[in-house]
Amino acid sequence: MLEKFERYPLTFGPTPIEPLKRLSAHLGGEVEIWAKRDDCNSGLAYGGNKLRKLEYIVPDVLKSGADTLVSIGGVQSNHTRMVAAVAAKLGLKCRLIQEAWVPHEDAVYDRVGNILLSRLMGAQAQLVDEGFDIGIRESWTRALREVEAEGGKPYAIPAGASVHRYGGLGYVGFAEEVRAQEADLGFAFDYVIVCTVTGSTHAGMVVGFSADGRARKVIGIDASCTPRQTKAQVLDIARNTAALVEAGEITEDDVVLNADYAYPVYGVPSKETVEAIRLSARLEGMITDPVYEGKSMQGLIDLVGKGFFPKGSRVLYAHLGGAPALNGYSYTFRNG
Ligand code: 5PA
Repeated sequence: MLEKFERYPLTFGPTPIEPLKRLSAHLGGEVEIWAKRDDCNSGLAYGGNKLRKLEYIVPDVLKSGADTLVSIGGVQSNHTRMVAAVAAKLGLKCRLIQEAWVPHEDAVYDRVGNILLSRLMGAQAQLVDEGFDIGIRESWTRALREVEAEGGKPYAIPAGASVHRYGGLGYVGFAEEVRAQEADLGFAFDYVIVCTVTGSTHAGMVVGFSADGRARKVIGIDASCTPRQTKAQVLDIARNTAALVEAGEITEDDVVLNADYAYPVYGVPSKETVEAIRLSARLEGMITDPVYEGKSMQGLIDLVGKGFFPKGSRVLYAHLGGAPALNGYSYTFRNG
């Protein structure tokens, strides 16, 4: 589906799929849980899902002649860390708007984890006191204008690289990669679990898996806590991406978004999220974070417990990265 698009490699190649045997057994052994490790996809600043997206955006950056990447996220955004890494790799400048999306007050929240790494890679990270919103933000458009006023040539990368024209392509590629790996494994997964916030990861998967009728087997676990806006954005991106890759029509029912696990609010883990993070760490040595993968892990665990997946199902947990943010939650985990 992606042959006609240019791709600038930022990742090691296909990511491994591995069985989570101890977690599966712990949850009753009737459902096989596997993980696709997009958290280990690159040597660029700890990797993660944004690199798959950026691989299809970088060719456009290079064509544009821009000298500064401008992007936006929360204080502990993984996405902005990935943009900083890509800018360093390409020899571009990087300007990041880090909004106060999360009402969280660990003393060093704005000094550790993702933002530390972004600063280390030379990005200019500007803290802005605005609340959570996945839409286009004034602070970001202002930063773009400021780069121009200073004589630079900005390239705009929206939150999560999601509403960029090519933002959905990377995860179409994920679905194609899974299909090829399934051919080697000798079976196909019955469900895919994905954490959803700005939407292009989920949207790309919907388009990619629609090719073999599995769009609705992609279960998005909302972590935005604004699920209506997130679902609408996933649908929008999926439709645009389907048109780009000339896939069939995507309907609202193709976007399955479960809103049960995002509470209390974006970026703040519930007691159950913290328990899910501990469980996957202790049973599998697999590290998830309080903002994204901890919530999709919580959803996966709860859905298995509720009998949502028929006995014998094989479920693929997409691990999209995000562990550096844990450093901003050290008080929560002070006793392990
Ligand atoms: C993010 C996003 P989407 O935004 O494509 O829906 O992906 C959700 C997601 N897992 C899942 C991890 C580890 C993520 O970082 N992160 C954002 C960020 O600013 O880091 C875009 C919100």
